[in-house]
Amino acid sequence: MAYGIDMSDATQDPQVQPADHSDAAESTSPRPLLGPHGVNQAALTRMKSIEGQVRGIQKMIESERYCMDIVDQISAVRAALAKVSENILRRHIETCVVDDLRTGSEAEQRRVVDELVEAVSRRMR
Ligand SMILES: [Cu+2]
Repeated sequence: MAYGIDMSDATQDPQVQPADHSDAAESTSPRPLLGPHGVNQAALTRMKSIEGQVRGIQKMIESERYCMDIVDQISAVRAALAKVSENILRRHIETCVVDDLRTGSEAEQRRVVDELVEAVSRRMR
């Protein structure tokens, strides 16, 4: 059931707006709590679906289903979570990162690149 969900991503999201950081340039925090984009509906929909999958796994455990079937369902949830991460990361790069590289200060540009490099290298360890 993990594979029937809508695969649309942020590139089709009409709510994605370019950022305007003109009044936030002097902020000392790395990023305002609210990003430059609207609610990520695709990610939200996926997380709700994953929530249903997790509840299904709980029921499988309660009803003592075959262990390997449970393990397979856990793998499906992991794959679904990875897909949500990818969606959020893509959207972040397309909006926050592009905006910071275009209009951010040198320090903001460095920060956003460092953050991405750190995220990628974490996955390579
Ligand atoms: Cu972002």
